[in-house]
Amino acid sequence: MKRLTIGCISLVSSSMLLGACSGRDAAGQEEAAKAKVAAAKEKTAEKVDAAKEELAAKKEGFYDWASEKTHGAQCKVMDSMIGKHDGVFGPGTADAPRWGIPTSKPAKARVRRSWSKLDDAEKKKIIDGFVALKQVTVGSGKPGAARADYESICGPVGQPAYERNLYDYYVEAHMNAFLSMGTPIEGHMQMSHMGPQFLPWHRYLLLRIEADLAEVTGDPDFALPYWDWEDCHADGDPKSCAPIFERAFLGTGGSCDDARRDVEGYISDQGFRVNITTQGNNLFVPEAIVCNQPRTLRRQVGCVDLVPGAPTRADVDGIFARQTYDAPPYDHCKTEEDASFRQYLEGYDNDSTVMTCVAVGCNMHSAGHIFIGADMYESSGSPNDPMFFLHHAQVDRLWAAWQAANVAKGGDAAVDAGNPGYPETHRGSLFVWSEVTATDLFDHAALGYTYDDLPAPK
Ligand SMILES: [Cu+2]
Repeated sequence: MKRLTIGCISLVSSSMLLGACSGRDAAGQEEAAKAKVAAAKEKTAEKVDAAKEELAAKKEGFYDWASEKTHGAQCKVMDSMIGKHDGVFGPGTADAPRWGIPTSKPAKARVRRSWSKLDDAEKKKIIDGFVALKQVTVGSGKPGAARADYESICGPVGQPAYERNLYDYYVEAHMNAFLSMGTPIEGHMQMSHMGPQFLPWHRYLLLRIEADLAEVTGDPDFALPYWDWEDCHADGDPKSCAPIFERAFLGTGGSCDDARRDVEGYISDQGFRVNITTQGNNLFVPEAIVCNQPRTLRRQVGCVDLVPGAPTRADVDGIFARQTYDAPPYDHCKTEEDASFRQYLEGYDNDSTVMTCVAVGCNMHSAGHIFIGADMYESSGSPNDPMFFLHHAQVDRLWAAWQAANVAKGGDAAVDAGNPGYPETHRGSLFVWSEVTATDLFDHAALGYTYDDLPAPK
């Protein structure tokens, strides 16, 4: 973009110079006219070059987003960045162990409860579970180690290997979903974000890690907790969300100061480290992956002005005003969030003209990611923060609540386990886990879990 600006300035000054010269020579009017035409031609050529350069820059993925002003234009920029390479290999795309939907329900349904309703021992057990997953490395010989024998992204993107483990499997699966968005290996019909499969894909990811956690904690009834966003508003200080970011358990909310954003407290003290990250919020660029530079988890809770806090009760109540699961064209930009439940819950807003909000969304699910900040805000690597799983359990809970409300209404609302308007085109296999289809995930109770409490329409 800078080069373009310099080009324009030099063009303007040379035509001014031409004008001044022609004024001094009265007999040279014809010359001046010719020069004017030449200058106009030159200007047109410059404009064509500039447009070409702009297009090339978009194709390269280094476009200056901030210079784009409107929602539609920004959407085009986003679209031009998706699906720019052949996709990267990662967990589940090669010989990684497959799983599938459990063939029979567990004896007792797992009950997912709100984090803030757990007692101290239960909270510690969950943190210990996340830490333990990191220790289930390929060579550890621990139960579940075989599932950590996945094909890491790090090799294909030219990064050093790290010790693969059952926690980072999920970080990699999620990273791969972003990196492969719209590429041949993650076609548009099975995109795990910005489309209808957003909810089923994350429901399956939670189901898997929940079973892994049940194994490492030795508790067959282990259930993931959820982060009830309302807890952040309960104490009147939505910016800090003290009920969640406790030093004694999930750790602190970091700091708005980049130098002090390391999470302090129990989780870090237990040795929880991040192994695979992205440089900046570079969603679709394999070159942005950084491997094997272990570091402490980072947060910057409440530091981004675009998101004043976690979503509110009113935001949550808004799900019940959406009658249809998803609406054409089933994307993140042109789909209308006033009609599409999925679009609304994922967090996009068609009226937004702020590039960040057009790109990643600033409401609901997306607001939660931005609100926690740092690792949670680095969208593709966001499962690096265990808060990811609590946050997505909340998103999943709201999906379950919306489904239950639709089933209660009966009639057309109750079709597809309360998912009216789920498009026929997006019912197939999930990205990475091709053995599972989106429709397999519709009925959460059939998957063996439930929630302690579901919001209902007033
Ligand atoms: Cu995600």
